[in-house]
Amino acid sequence: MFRDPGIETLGRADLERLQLSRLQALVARLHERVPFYRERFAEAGVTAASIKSLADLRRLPFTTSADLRDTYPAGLLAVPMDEALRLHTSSGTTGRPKALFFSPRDVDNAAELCARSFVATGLTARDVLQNMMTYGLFTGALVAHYGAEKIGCLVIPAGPGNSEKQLALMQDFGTTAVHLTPSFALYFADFLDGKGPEARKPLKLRRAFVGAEPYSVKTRDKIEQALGVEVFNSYGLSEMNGPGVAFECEKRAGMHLWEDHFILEVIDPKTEAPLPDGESGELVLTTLCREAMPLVRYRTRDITSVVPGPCACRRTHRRLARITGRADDMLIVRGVNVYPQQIEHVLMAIPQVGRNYLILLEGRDDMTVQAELAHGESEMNEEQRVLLESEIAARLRSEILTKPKVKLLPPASLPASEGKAKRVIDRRTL
Ligand code: DLL
Repeated sequence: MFRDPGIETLGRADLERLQLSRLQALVARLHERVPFYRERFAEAGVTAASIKSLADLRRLPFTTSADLRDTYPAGLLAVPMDEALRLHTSSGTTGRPKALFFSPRDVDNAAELCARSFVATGLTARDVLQNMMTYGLFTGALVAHYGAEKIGCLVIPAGPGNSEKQLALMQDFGTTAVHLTPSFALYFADFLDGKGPEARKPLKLRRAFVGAEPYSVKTRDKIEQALGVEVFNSYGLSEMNGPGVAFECEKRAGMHLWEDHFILEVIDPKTEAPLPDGESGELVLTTLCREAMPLVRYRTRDITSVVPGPCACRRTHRRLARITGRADDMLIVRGVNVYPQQIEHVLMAIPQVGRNYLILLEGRDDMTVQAELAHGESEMNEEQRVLLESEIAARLRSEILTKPKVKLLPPASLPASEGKAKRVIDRRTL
């Protein structure tokens, strides 16, 4: 069952003392058990004894996703294979997947952090959680499932897709909370719209835990309005257990990163210099409690910042700002750096635009943004559509500094996504 809530309000000095002792133990264990790290530590000239303060973390080498792929399948395992209890793989978009092993304690800790996160949003044993993430190798569903069970919620392992069935489950079992990706949330919202207001009436939904991919504030607002819920941002990655790494509390003012389990750094991705609170850079995480596959200074590629100052909820664990994208997601179009998130932000602020869009890069360097019209806008005539397309193109131009072509499509004409959406298709022949 859910334990030790006192850890969330532990004073900063105690929290840092705990981090330091866990870090020292980690370096000693990796040195003893994982040849990959033994070599890396030797190259960097560090031993467990050289970690005297948290600032010494910076003397340790980074670990990258390429390291995980190069050592696939089990090169970073720190326990004998027969002590591993569970395997997940990451939904790598390119190349070999990453294999992530969990010891019995890792499985329990991962669930514990999810339980802690859910409780921080106000979830209790009386809630009914419909888990609409994909069950399987992806951490998103299983880890959260066990987390909610720890609290004593009734958990419905619905998985994604099949909106009719989802709605029936919600109506029949009084679902109060859902856990899903923003792209499926938008899709499901569209489905509900199509059903009319009667379908919503019997619903008891109050909370949606939304994560596993970046989404803008505007998208969050659309989800809240369409589902009649409060959305809580949920951040995690398979390399660090999956969901439950950082989560918004009931104040919804940034995501508390559970610092008794992870050390966070935000660095300039190019110079690797540490950045002060409030400045955006790449998130780097070190696991403090993982047994089967601990990682040191893992380059997440996720772009975020630390929210300065304390949270009104009194938890002492620092908060991450909304992830604005991945360092890998950055597109260079006609020499300009563009993040898909910037495009989403503009599109979702336009009421006539629906909830699905696609960025196409073709030819030498041509960008077309395809966006579905909102329900109710399908009657728009040709002239109005062309006018709106050019207005959107102009708004995009001022956000991303290059002018794409904009093509508005009828509702539900782009491929729907249940898990993580593919928003960019790059067929350039540069
Ligand atoms: O997506 C774990 C997860 C499941 C988190 C369910 C939250 C909810 P991976 O498949 O390994 O694991 O993908 C991790 O997804 O590095 C981010 O780029 C992105 N991501 C996850 N949560 C968020 C979020 C899971 N709230 C990668 N906002 C991460 C933005 C997110 N991006």
